[in-house]
Amino acid sequence: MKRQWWKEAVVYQVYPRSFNDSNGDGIGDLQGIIEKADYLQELGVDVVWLSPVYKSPNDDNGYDISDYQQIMDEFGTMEDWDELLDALHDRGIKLIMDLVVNHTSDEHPWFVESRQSKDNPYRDYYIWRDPKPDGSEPNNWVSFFSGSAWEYDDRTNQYFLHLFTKRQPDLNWENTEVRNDVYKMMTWWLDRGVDGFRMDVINNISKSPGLPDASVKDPDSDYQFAAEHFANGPRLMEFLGEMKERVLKHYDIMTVGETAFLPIDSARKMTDENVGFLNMVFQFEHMAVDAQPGTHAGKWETRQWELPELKHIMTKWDKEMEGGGWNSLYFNNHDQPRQVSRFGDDKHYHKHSAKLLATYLHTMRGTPYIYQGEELGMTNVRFPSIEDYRDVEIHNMYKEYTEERGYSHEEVMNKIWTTGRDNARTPVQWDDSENGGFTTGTPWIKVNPNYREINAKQQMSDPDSIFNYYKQLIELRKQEDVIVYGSYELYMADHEELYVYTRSINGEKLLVILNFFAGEPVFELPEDIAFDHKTLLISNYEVKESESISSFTLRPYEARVYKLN
Ligand code: ISL
Ligand code: CA
Repeated sequence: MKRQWWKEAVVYQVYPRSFNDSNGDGIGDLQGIIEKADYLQELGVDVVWLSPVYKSPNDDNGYDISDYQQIMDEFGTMEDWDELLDALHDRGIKLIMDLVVNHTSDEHPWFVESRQSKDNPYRDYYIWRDPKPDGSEPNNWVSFFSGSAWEYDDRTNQYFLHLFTKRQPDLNWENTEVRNDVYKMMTWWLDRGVDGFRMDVINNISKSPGLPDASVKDPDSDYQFAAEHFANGPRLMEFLGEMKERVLKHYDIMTVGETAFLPIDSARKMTDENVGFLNMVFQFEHMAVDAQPGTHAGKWETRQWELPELKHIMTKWDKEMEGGGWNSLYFNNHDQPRQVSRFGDDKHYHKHSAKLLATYLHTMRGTPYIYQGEELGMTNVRFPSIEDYRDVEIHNMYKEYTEERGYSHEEVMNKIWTTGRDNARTPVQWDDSENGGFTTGTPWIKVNPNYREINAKQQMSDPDSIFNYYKQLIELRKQEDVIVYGSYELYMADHEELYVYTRSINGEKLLVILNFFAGEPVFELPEDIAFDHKTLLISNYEVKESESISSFTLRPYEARVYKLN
């Protein structure tokens, strides 16, 4: 396995709207990130992944781009961006940008042109189809954000495809000119100094020829989730191969694909370090351990997750990537609820469970991603009114579930509190002053009221804080090769509370013992793990160095990492 800087790195995701507001308009901005560059350096992260900052009407908070080569007014200017890049580079931190090229905003000049007439030169930049003879949509695909994936445009009496909101029309990657323009734009950013890309829904760019109907997964809906026709399309690898040849291979950068519903063998192929196209992908299988299987809408129908299933999924992905592929490690981002609320216990064991989850993500094989505020153990939020929410997905779903599916307000709010994306999008809690120090104005979305207890200022001065634990974990990764490159072996696969594994390289072994719940299970050292000396590298409770590990009882959410030799 080759050494690579992006395997050794820890990535920190900044969702700029909610990170830090420098000018009091209630919206996070580029100068706000610059103000916190020292904070990022203190934490010790190597790479910042910046969610979209391009010009956008913000139907989907910047994931609807109207100009790829301009900065959104609320966030600042291109000069601010250059300053941010320098501020990070001066501190040894790289910057990767979000590349959103499955779709644009409907305000992008390409789409403005495209919808003018059927013979407009930009018509084929998007995916237009005639209605069915009865006037209905060309096929039965559902949008990720509720309703049909097609929108009728009466200027030309055709429908256009949008897998996301109707203000996010899908680009037509079959068109060579679209691809050329995308590569040109990527080159422009790379020449400006950006260190790589996180590629938004990149596995959706190739669709099944003819755009056939999707199979029925949700009998209660007219529209069906069509992953089988866009998650692993026939030309996907070809397009990425072309992108690699034309753009990626000419730079020393890191690339990570966001690839929900991409089959594991395709993910392996895509990330092969010799003949693949991207360095790593975000797989989504583990994000479904608490969702009802089947439809995408299953994300709103949750179930109790089980540890053996999580172990099975994560181990499968590790094994598949062994010898040339690479994994990303994450439990949350701007689209997912907060990990300590979802997989830990944010009430009774806030600190211990946040540290437990961190220990896991930073000692598995792969590149760990920290989502802003995760390093403080920020939690989900429960706003009482739908008006307090901002996310277009939440609003569309609220409407569909109350108006079409017969759910009550209370039932739908419960779903939003559990799975809604705004859980992750409340402002970062910097201190215990008003609005958590995020803004001096009125924040674009309310701050989580627990900012008085959970905030960066308090945690930076508390040696036992979640923040300082993350610092230690990040530091350990720099000291111990085995954490980055060691092979992974799972023990006690069926144990319902304990997740135990080793990482090994060149006679060095790491033993990781994690109690994922509030019970107190007994750990018995597996017979084939032999050693002369053990050193405790990190733990989230006091542990006596002399304590034998041949058999002991774990405390709630206890995490220990030993080095054995
Ligand atoms: O969060 C989800 C819906 O609940 C995911 O299915 C998400 O839509 C999917 O992972 C794609 O996400 C990315 O593309 C979207 C954007 O809204 C997300 O924020 C982005 O991460 C469209 O650009
Ligand atoms: Ca601002």
